[in-house]
Amino acid sequence: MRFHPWVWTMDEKVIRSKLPIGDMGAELYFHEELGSTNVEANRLIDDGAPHGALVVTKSQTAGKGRLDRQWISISGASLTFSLVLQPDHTKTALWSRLNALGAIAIVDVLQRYGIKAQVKWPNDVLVNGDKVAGVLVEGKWSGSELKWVILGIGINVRPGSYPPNNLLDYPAISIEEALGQRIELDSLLLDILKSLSRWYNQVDADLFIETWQKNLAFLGKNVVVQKGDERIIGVVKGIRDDGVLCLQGNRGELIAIETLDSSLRPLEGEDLLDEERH
Ligand code: BT5
Repeated sequence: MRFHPWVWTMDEKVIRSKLPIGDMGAELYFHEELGSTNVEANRLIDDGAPHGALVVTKSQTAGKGRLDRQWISISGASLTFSLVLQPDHTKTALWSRLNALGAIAIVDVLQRYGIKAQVKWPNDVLVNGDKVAGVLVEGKWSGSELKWVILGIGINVRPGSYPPNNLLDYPAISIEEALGQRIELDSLLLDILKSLSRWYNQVDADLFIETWQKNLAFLGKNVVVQKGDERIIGVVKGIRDDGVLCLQGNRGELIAIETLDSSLRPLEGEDLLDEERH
Protein backbone atom coordinates (compact mmCIF):
# COMPACT_ATOMS: atom_id res chain seq x y z
CA MET A 1 0.00 0.00 0.00
CA ARG A 2 1.39 3.45 -0.88
CA PHE A 3 0.60 6.63 0.96
CA HIS A 4 0.99 10.11 -0.43
CA PRO A 5 3.42 12.41 1.30
CA TRP A 6 1.70 14.26 4.14
CA VAL A 7 -0.03 17.38 3.02
CA TRP A 8 -1.86 19.42 5.60
CA THR A 9 -5.37 19.39 4.25
CA MET A 10 -7.20 20.87 7.18
CA ASP A 11 -8.82 24.02 5.93
CA GLU A 12 -9.95 26.45 8.63
CA LYS A 13 -12.41 28.14 6.26
CA VAL A 14 -14.08 24.86 5.31
CA ILE A 15 -14.42 23.87 8.96
CA ARG A 16 -15.72 27.29 10.00
CA SER A 17 -18.32 27.26 7.21
CA LYS A 18 -19.78 23.99 8.54
CA LEU A 19 -20.03 25.02 12.21
CA PRO A 20 -21.81 24.72 14.51
CA ILE A 21 -22.84 21.11 14.19
CA GLY A 22 -25.60 20.73 16.76
CA ASP A 23 -24.02 21.52 20.13
CA MET A 24 -20.45 21.33 18.82
CA GLY A 25 -18.34 24.17 17.47
CA ALA A 26 -20.36 27.17 18.74
CA GLU A 27 -17.10 29.08 18.42
CA LEU A 28 -13.92 27.95 16.68
CA TYR A 29 -10.42 28.73 17.96
CA PHE A 30 -8.07 27.47 15.24
CA HIS A 31 -4.31 27.46 15.86
CA GLU A 32 -1.20 26.66 13.85
CA GLU A 33 0.53 25.49 17.03
CA LEU A 34 -0.43 25.09 20.68
CA GLY A 35 1.02 23.38 23.74
CA SER A 36 -2.21 21.58 24.60
CA THR A 37 -5.75 22.17 23.32
CA ASN A 38 -7.10 21.11 26.75
CA VAL A 39 -5.00 23.74 28.51
CA GLU A 40 -6.16 26.36 26.00
CA ALA A 41 -9.81 25.28 26.42
CA ASN A 42 -9.44 25.65 30.19
CA ARG A 43 -8.11 29.18 29.71
CA LEU A 44 -10.94 30.03 27.29
CA ILE A 45 -13.59 28.95 29.82
CA ASP A 46 -12.14 31.51 32.26
CA ASP A 47 -12.33 34.07 29.42
CA GLY A 48 -16.05 33.35 28.85
CA ALA A 49 -16.01 30.79 26.02
CA PRO A 50 -19.47 29.30 25.46
CA HIS A 51 -20.74 25.74 25.61
CA GLY A 52 -19.64 24.01 22.40
CA ALA A 53 -16.48 26.09 21.88
CA LEU A 54 -13.95 24.14 19.83
CA VAL A 55 -10.15 24.44 19.99
CA VAL A 56 -8.24 22.87 17.10
CA THR A 57 -4.51 22.94 16.48
CA LYS A 58 -2.49 21.77 13.51
CA SER A 59 0.50 21.09 15.74
CA GLN A 60 0.34 20.21 19.45
CA THR A 61 3.67 20.42 21.24
CA ALA A 62 2.80 19.43 24.83
CA GLY A 63 -0.18 17.10 24.49
CA LYS A 64 -1.50 15.72 27.77
CA GLY A 65 -2.60 12.14 28.40
CA ARG A 66 -4.37 10.89 31.52
CA LEU A 67 -2.53 10.63 34.85
CA ASP A 68 0.18 13.09 33.77
CA ARG A 69 1.15 11.01 30.76
CA GLN A 70 2.02 12.53 27.37
CA TRP A 71 0.14 12.44 24.09
CA ILE A 72 2.37 12.58 21.02
CA SER A 73 1.06 13.86 17.72
CA ILE A 74 2.56 14.86 14.39
CA SER A 75 1.49 17.93 12.47
CA GLY A 76 -0.29 16.95 9.27
CA ALA A 77 -0.75 13.35 10.39
CA SER A 78 -2.78 13.63 13.61
CA LEU A 79 -6.00 15.28 14.70
CA THR A 80 -5.90 17.10 18.04
CA PHE A 81 -8.79 19.15 19.40
CA SER A 82 -10.80 19.94 22.52
CA LEU A 83 -14.41 20.88 23.14
CA VAL A 84 -15.76 23.00 25.95
CA LEU A 85 -19.04 21.62 27.29
CA GLN A 86 -21.35 23.05 29.92
CA PRO A 87 -23.61 20.13 30.81
CA ASP A 88 -27.11 20.94 32.07
CA HIS A 89 -28.35 19.50 35.36
CA THR A 90 -29.56 16.28 33.67
CA LYS A 91 -26.03 15.51 32.55
CA THR A 92 -23.83 16.71 35.39
CA ALA A 93 -24.40 13.47 37.35
CA LEU A 94 -23.16 11.45 34.40
CA TRP A 95 -19.42 12.01 34.83
CA SER A 96 -18.37 8.51 33.72
CA ARG A 97 -20.66 8.66 30.70
CA LEU A 98 -19.21 12.06 29.76
CA ASN A 99 -15.79 10.41 30.00
CA ALA A 100 -16.84 7.74 27.51
CA LEU A 101 -18.60 10.17 25.15
CA GLY A 102 -15.54 10.88 22.98
CA ALA A 103 -14.64 7.21 22.53
CA ILE A 104 -18.22 6.23 21.70
CA ALA A 105 -18.54 9.03 19.14
CA ILE A 106 -15.22 8.09 17.47
CA VAL A 107 -16.07 4.37 17.41
CA ASP A 108 -19.38 5.22 15.74
CA VAL A 109 -17.61 7.23 12.99
CA LEU A 110 -14.92 4.60 12.41
CA GLN A 111 -17.54 1.86 12.14
CA ARG A 112 -19.35 3.94 9.52
CA TYR A 113 -16.04 4.07 7.63
CA GLY A 114 -15.98 0.26 7.78
CA ILE A 115 -13.35 -0.09 10.54
CA LYS A 116 -14.08 -2.42 13.44
CA ALA A 117 -13.28 -0.05 16.31
CA GLN A 118 -13.87 -0.70 20.01
CA VAL A 119 -13.75 1.18 23.30
CA LYS A 120 -11.01 0.17 25.73
CA TRP A 121 -12.43 1.14 29.11
CA PRO A 122 -12.60 3.84 30.17
CA ASN A 123 -12.04 5.93 27.05
CA ASP A 124 -9.43 4.77 24.54
CA VAL A 125 -10.34 3.69 21.03
CA LEU A 126 -8.82 0.48 19.67
CA VAL A 127 -8.67 -0.88 16.15
CA ASN A 128 -7.53 -4.50 15.77
CA GLY A 129 -6.52 -4.30 19.42
CA ASP A 130 -4.21 -1.28 18.89
CA LYS A 131 -4.78 2.27 20.14
CA VAL A 132 -5.96 4.68 17.46
CA ALA A 133 -7.27 7.50 19.66
CA GLY A 134 -7.05 8.78 23.21
CA VAL A 135 -9.49 10.96 25.11
CA LEU A 136 -8.68 13.24 28.02
CA VAL A 137 -11.72 14.54 29.91
CA GLU A 138 -11.16 17.21 32.54
CA GLY A 139 -13.86 18.68 34.74
CA LYS A 140 -14.10 22.13 36.26
CA TRP A 141 -15.97 21.83 39.53
CA SER A 142 -17.42 24.25 42.01
CA GLY A 143 -17.28 22.15 45.18
CA SER A 144 -19.00 18.92 44.15
CA GLU A 145 -20.89 20.58 41.32
CA LEU A 146 -19.61 19.93 37.80
CA LYS A 147 -19.61 23.23 35.92
CA TRP A 148 -17.59 22.59 32.78
CA VAL A 149 -16.19 19.64 30.91
CA ILE A 150 -13.14 19.82 28.65
CA LEU A 151 -13.24 16.96 26.18
CA GLY A 152 -9.84 16.52 24.52
CA ILE A 153 -9.36 14.12 21.64
CA GLY A 154 -6.18 12.95 19.92
CA ILE A 155 -6.42 10.68 16.87
CA ASN A 156 -3.70 8.93 14.87
CA VAL A 157 -4.83 9.53 11.32
CA ARG A 158 -1.84 8.81 9.09
CA PRO A 159 0.98 6.26 9.39
CA GLY A 160 3.80 7.84 11.38
CA SER A 161 1.43 9.90 13.55
CA TYR A 162 2.44 7.99 16.67
CA PRO A 163 5.76 6.98 18.31
CA PRO A 164 7.23 3.50 17.77
CA ASN A 165 5.49 0.83 19.82
CA ASN A 166 8.57 0.17 21.99
CA LEU A 167 8.15 3.69 23.41
CA LEU A 168 4.45 3.23 24.21
CA ASP A 169 2.55 1.57 27.08
CA TYR A 170 0.25 0.04 24.52
CA PRO A 171 0.64 -0.68 20.76
CA ALA A 172 -0.71 1.99 18.41
CA ILE A 173 -2.17 2.20 14.92
CA SER A 174 -3.51 4.93 12.62
CA ILE A 175 -6.88 5.15 10.87
CA GLU A 176 -5.28 5.12 7.40
CA GLU A 177 -3.36 1.93 8.18
CA ALA A 178 -6.61 0.30 9.30
CA LEU A 179 -8.59 1.61 6.35
CA GLY A 180 -5.97 1.24 3.63
CA GLN A 181 -6.83 4.60 2.12
CA ARG A 182 -6.28 8.29 2.69
CA ILE A 183 -8.80 10.36 4.63
CA GLU A 184 -9.05 14.12 4.96
CA LEU A 185 -8.48 15.58 8.39
CA ASP A 186 -11.18 18.24 8.14
CA SER A 187 -13.89 15.83 7.02
CA LEU A 188 -12.88 13.42 9.80
CA LEU A 189 -13.13 16.26 12.33
CA LEU A 190 -16.59 17.27 11.03
CA ASP A 191 -17.83 13.65 11.11
CA ILE A 192 -16.65 13.30 14.71
CA LEU A 193 -18.31 16.57 15.75
CA LYS A 194 -21.58 15.35 14.24
CA SER A 195 -21.29 12.07 16.10
CA LEU A 196 -20.33 13.87 19.35
CA SER A 197 -23.39 16.10 19.06
CA ARG A 198 -25.64 13.08 18.53
CA TRP A 199 -24.17 11.11 21.45
CA TYR A 200 -24.01 14.12 23.77
CA ASN A 201 -27.77 14.42 23.41
CA GLN A 202 -28.15 10.70 24.15
CA VAL A 203 -25.73 10.59 27.06
CA ASP A 204 -28.52 9.92 29.57
CA ALA A 205 -30.30 7.35 27.37
CA ASP A 206 -30.18 3.56 27.76
CA LEU A 207 -28.85 3.41 24.20
CA PHE A 208 -25.66 5.12 25.38
CA ILE A 209 -24.75 2.35 27.83
CA GLU A 210 -25.94 -0.33 25.41
CA THR A 211 -23.64 1.07 22.72
CA TRP A 212 -20.72 1.37 25.15
CA GLN A 213 -21.27 -2.25 26.24
CA LYS A 214 -21.71 -3.55 22.68
CA ASN A 215 -18.44 -1.99 21.58
CA LEU A 216 -16.43 -2.77 24.67
CA ALA A 217 -13.02 -4.33 23.97
CA PHE A 218 -12.07 -7.59 25.77
CA LEU A 219 -15.66 -8.59 26.70
CA GLY A 220 -15.42 -12.09 28.19
CA LYS A 221 -11.60 -11.88 28.21
CA ASN A 222 -9.11 -11.79 31.07
CA VAL A 223 -7.68 -8.34 31.74
CA VAL A 224 -5.42 -6.59 34.22
CA VAL A 225 -6.57 -3.28 35.67
CA GLN A 226 -3.93 -1.09 37.25
CA LYS A 227 -5.53 1.21 39.82
CA GLY A 228 -2.78 3.17 41.56
CA ASP A 229 -0.57 0.49 43.16
CA GLU A 230 -3.36 -2.06 43.03
CA ARG A 231 -3.46 -4.65 40.26
CA ILE A 232 -6.81 -6.33 39.66
CA ILE A 233 -7.28 -9.35 37.43
CA GLY A 234 -10.60 -10.60 36.09
CA VAL A 235 -12.82 -11.35 33.13
CA VAL A 236 -14.63 -8.35 31.61
CA LYS A 237 -18.38 -8.76 32.19
CA GLY A 238 -19.61 -5.34 31.09
CA ILE A 239 -20.50 -1.77 32.01
CA ARG A 240 -23.04 -0.86 34.69
CA ASP A 241 -25.60 1.93 34.12
CA ASP A 242 -23.39 4.29 36.11
CA GLY A 243 -20.41 3.56 33.85
CA VAL A 244 -18.63 1.30 36.33
CA LEU A 245 -16.64 -1.56 34.75
CA CYS A 246 -17.55 -5.02 36.06
CA LEU A 247 -15.04 -7.85 36.17
CA GLN A 248 -15.41 -11.38 37.46
CA GLY A 249 -12.55 -12.52 39.65
CA ASN A 250 -11.16 -16.07 39.57
CA ARG A 251 -13.30 -17.13 42.54
CA GLY A 252 -16.44 -16.01 40.70
CA GLU A 253 -16.74 -12.76 42.67
CA LEU A 254 -17.89 -9.58 40.89
CA ILE A 255 -15.42 -6.72 41.03
CA ALA A 256 -16.58 -3.15 40.32
CA ILE A 257 -13.90 -0.80 38.97
CA GLU A 258 -15.25 2.57 39.98
CA THR A 259 -12.30 4.86 39.47
CA LEU A 260 -11.76 6.08 35.93
CA ASP A 261 -8.13 6.77 36.80
CA SER A 262 -7.26 3.19 35.99
CA SER A 263 -5.53 1.54 33.06
CA LEU A 264 -6.64 -1.71 31.51
CA ARG A 265 -4.86 -4.19 29.28
CA PRO A 266 -5.39 -7.79 28.23
CA LEU A 267 -3.88 -10.46 30.44
CA GLU A 268 -1.06 -12.12 28.55
CA GLY A 269 2.53 -13.32 28.66
CA GLU A 270 4.19 -12.19 31.86
CA ASP A 271 0.88 -11.48 33.61
CA LEU A 272 -0.16 -15.11 33.13
CA LEU A 273 3.13 -16.31 34.59
CA ASP A 274 2.67 -13.91 37.52
CA GLU A 275 -0.82 -15.28 38.00
CA GLU A 276 0.42 -18.87 38.13
CA ARG A 277 3.05 -17.92 40.74
CA HIS A 278 0.33 -16.53 43.08
C1 BT5 B 1 -4.86 9.38 26.54
O1 BT5 B 1 -4.17 9.30 27.70
O2 BT5 B 1 -4.93 8.51 25.71
C2 BT5 B 1 -5.50 10.73 26.32
C3 BT5 B 1 -4.88 11.48 25.18
C4 BT5 B 1 -5.64 12.76 24.89
C5 BT5 B 1 -4.91 13.59 23.89
C6 BT5 B 1 -5.72 14.79 23.47
S1 BT5 B 1 -5.02 15.60 22.10
C7 BT5 B 1 -6.08 16.94 22.31
C8 BT5 B 1 -6.22 17.17 23.80
N1 BT5 B 1 -5.21 18.07 24.30
C9 BT5 B 1 -4.36 17.47 25.13
O3 BT5 B 1 -3.37 18.01 25.68
N2 BT5 B 1 -4.71 16.17 25.26
C10 BT5 B 1 -5.91 15.87 24.52
P1 BT5 B 1 -3.60 7.93 28.31
O4 BT5 B 1 -4.68 6.90 28.34
O5 BT5 B 1 -2.98 8.36 29.58
O6 BT5 B 1 -2.53 7.49 27.27
C11 BT5 B 1 -1.28 8.13 27.22
C12 BT5 B 1 -0.28 7.08 26.78
O7 BT5 B 1 -0.56 6.74 25.42
C13 BT5 B 1 1.17 7.57 26.81
O8 BT5 B 1 1.77 7.27 28.04
C14 BT5 B 1 1.80 6.78 25.67
O9 BT5 B 1 2.24 5.51 26.12
C15 BT5 B 1 0.64 6.53 24.72
N3 BT5 B 1 0.64 7.44 23.57
C16 BT5 B 1 1.15 8.70 23.47
N4 BT5 B 1 0.92 9.19 22.25
C17 BT5 B 1 0.26 8.22 21.55
C18 BT5 B 1 -0.26 8.12 20.24
N5 BT5 B 1 -0.18 9.13 19.38
N6 BT5 B 1 -0.89 6.97 19.90
C19 BT5 B 1 -1.01 5.95 20.74
N7 BT5 B 1 -0.54 5.97 22.01
C20 BT5 B 1 0.08 7.10 22.40
